[in-house]
Amino acid sequence: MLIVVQGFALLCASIPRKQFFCRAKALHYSKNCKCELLLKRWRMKIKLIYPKWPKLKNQPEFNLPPHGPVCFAAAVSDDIELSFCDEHVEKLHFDDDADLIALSVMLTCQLPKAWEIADWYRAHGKTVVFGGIATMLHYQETIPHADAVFLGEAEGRFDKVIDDFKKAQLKKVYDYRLDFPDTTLIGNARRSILKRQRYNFRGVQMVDLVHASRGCRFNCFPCCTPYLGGRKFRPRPIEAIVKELESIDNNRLFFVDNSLAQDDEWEKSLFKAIAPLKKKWISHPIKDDDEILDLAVQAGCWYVYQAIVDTSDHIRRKIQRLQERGIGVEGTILLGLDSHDEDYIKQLVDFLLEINLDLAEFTILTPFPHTSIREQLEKENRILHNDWNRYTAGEVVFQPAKMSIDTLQKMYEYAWETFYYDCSKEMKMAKMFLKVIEKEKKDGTYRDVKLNQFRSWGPLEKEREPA
Ligand code: B12
Ligand code: SF4
Repeated sequence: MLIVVQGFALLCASIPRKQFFCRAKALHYSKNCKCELLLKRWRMKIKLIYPKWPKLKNQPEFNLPPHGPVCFAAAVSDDIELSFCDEHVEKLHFDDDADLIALSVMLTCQLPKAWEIADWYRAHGKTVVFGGIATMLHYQETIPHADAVFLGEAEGRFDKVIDDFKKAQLKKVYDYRLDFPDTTLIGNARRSILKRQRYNFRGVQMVDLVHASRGCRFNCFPCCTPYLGGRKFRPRPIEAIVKELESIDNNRLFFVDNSLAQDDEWEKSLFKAIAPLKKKWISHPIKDDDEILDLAVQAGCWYVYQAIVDTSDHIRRKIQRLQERGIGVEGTILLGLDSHDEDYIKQLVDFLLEINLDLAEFTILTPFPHTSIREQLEKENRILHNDWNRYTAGEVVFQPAKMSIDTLQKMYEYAWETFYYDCSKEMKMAKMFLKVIEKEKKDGTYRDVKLNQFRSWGPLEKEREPA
């Protein structure tokens, strides 16, 4: 009997995974035969891909570890073997034996590449599922490139897709857009799928991304987040955030929450709870309130992204109040609003220099789908094209109100060049970096840069891949 079972097991092992799984009926057949060994041997494989997006010319060379994919990965059952390719830091190899290809797409300008990858896999007999923010924003266009599109957040939802896939009953669309999972279901992101050393830059480990809440209750005109999150602020339980922070082997973090300034009491409790961990972090806006700002500093706030919408004293004071507390400010500045003309952009850049902004990131107003600015520009017939490759926020894709297309493009270059004219972006970033080292030295959390064989001050680490 034993020999018979072993013989059958050998036969099972010799069936190629793909061939076996592609025939969902074979799975049922084997169940009927009670071939438990066969079932045990087979472990479903998913290949998760984060397609490369076109980087902006003025953006820093380094890559941050992607966040959507690691959060999605945490929602994939442990009995599934999951491999991950982030095309920003490694070459995508098409020679794999995955049962399911999963594409995670965050940006509009990432989509054309994602579709190309999906088309290739599907032409080679693979099943492809799409998810992520840009999938939600462009799902109708994505359907022809996909076996299934998943809309919404994956926690507690993705198992259903896997079940359907195993039964060969995959649906074209899984729509959970307004059916948000309870935030208690959000566990630690599965960062173990990342090839860590590829997110080092010149020997320094990049920040790890983390989020303490989802959604946003505001409704700003250039932003698609209100559409995605239904204008609801959904904080995670604070204990879960603390647990996740403790699990990350990195002292420097980036809270990618849309805005932490959505509920004062929650924000205060969050900062008090994370302060003992002594992590240092970057975030989108925090509330401009004395008590909250002080708590943020004690909790390790290193620098914040702050939208700079005008040259008012209100903005000037806001920046001052952050800087007085030792919090750096990276201004995010949208160019090309209807009120902007050439002179105004010049004044704005002068203002940024005058207030000693630590870093500035200029982007061109871009009418992304499901934003109120797109609705307005569509009505006014001012959108030039829908070539999503060019929706990078570094290129003018609409007719500005008070400038020509060319002038706005030139003013964008002007803003970058003028802001960084006497001190390069790299130098300003280095200064910001010194700020964190100072803070870490003060509270004893500074770790010397760990040198390894891939460390380099010259070419990027990604060019010198580990064996
Ligand atoms: C973090 C972030 C970044 C990081 C990305 C770092 C990285 N390596 O990933 C950085 C700072 C680099 C970045 C840059 C930009 N960003 Co950005 N960014 C975000 C932000 C704040 C959070 C994204 C995130 O991680 N969310 C949390 C995770 C958990 O959610 P998620 O990705 O939706 O994943 C869940 C589901 O979608 C699902 N899922 C994910 N993948 C998959 C895959 C499958 C198969 C399935 C089934 C499910 C699934 O599971 C996850 C868990 O539930 C969003 C705003 C937002 N709230 O989403 C903007 C956002 C995505 N960014 C945006 C923009 C505009 C930009 C920029 C173009 C401009 C700018 N200055 O911000 C630049 C890019 C410039 C360029 N061309 O290079 C826009 C996107 C607009 C668009 N349509 O393209 C957003 C929506 C912000 C906004 N206000 O409108 N960004
Ligand atoms: S820009 Fe920021 S605050 Fe405004 S709606 Fe978008 S995520 Fe919320």
